[in-house]
Amino acid sequence: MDILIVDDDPITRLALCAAVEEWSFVPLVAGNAEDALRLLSGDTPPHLLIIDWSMPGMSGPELCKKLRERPDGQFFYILMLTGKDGNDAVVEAMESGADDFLSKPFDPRILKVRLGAGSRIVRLEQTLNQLASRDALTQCWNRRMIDELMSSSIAESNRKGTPLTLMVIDIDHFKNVNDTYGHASGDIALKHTVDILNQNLREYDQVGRYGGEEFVVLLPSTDKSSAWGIAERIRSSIQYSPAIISDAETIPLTVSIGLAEVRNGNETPLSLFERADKALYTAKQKGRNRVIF
Ligand code: GH3
Ligand code: MG
Ligand code: MG
Ligand code: MG
Repeated sequence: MDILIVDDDPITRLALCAAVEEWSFVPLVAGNAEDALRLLSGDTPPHLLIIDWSMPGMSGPELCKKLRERPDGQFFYILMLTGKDGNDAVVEAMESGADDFLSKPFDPRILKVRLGAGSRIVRLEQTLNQLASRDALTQCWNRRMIDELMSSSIAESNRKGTPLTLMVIDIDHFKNVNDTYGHASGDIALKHTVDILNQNLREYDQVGRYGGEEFVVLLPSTDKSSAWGIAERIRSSIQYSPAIISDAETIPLTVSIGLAEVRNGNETPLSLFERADKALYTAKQKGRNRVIF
C-alpha cells in the first residue's frame, strides 16, 4: 500500500521512508503541505498519510482540514506524527481531521502497529467503495454511480463547452437467451457484452449497467456523429463475436443502441437519458441490431 509522508525535516523523511519500506509500504514524500496537496490531487492518490504538525507554510492540522473538505470525498487515513505532545495537542489534531496521533520521538514498533490499523481501515473503505459503485456481475459502474457520472459529465460538458454523448445499449431478445441457454449462460453473455464494450471504448468513457440487460456509456468530448461510429463498431463486434459458453456452445448476440447528445445548459440526466432511450425504442421497432440517433 502507498503511504505519503509529509514532513519538512529531511532526516525524519528519510528515516520514515526506510522504516515504512521495511514494513512493505511504498513511500511517497512531500516536504510541505502544499506539495502534499499537489501529490494528492490526482484520481488515485495514496490513502494512508503520515503528517507532521509544524511545517513552514501550511501546518499539519490545516492540511488535515483541507483534505476533509475535498468535494470529491476521497478517503484519507491520517496519522499525525509530531514533536508536540499532551492531551491538548491530541484533541486539536483529531478535531482538525487526523485519525490518529503519535508524538516524536516514537517507538518504531508503535508506529508499525498504528500504520497496520490504519491500512486495515483504508482497505475496508476501498471494499465499501467498490461495493457501492460497481455492478457485482460485470464489474462496470452500477446504476447509482452512472447516475452520478451523468450529472458530473453534463456539468463538465457545459463548463468546458465540449460535446457529450450518451449511448443506451439493450441486448436483443435476451429473454430468449435465458430461456434457451439458462440463466447462468445469460450471465456469461452479460459479462461478455461488457468485455466487448470495454475493448471498444477509451479509458475516459464510462460504462454502466443501468438495468438487467441494459447498459449505458458516457462518451465525453464526443459528438453524436463520432459516437455513431463507435456505436456501430460495438454493434458489429457483438454481432460477430458470440459469447463462448464452452468448447461446444456459443451464444449469438445482437444489441440495439440509442444515442443522444447534450444539447444545451438545460440538459439533465433524465432529459438526456429519455432521448437516448427513445432512440433505442426506435431501433427496436425498426428490427433491432442497429444504432439510432
Ligand atoms: P428486447 O429485444 O425487446 O430487448 O427483448 P428482451 O427479451 O431482451 O427484453 P425483456 O426486457 O423482455 O427481457 C430482458 C430479460 O433480461 C429478462 C430477464 O430475465 C433478463 N435478465 C435481467 N437481468 C438479468 C441477469 O442479471 N442475468 C440474466 N441471466 N438475465 C437477466
Ligand atoms: Mg516539522
Ligand atoms: Mg433486451
Ligand atoms: Mg431491456
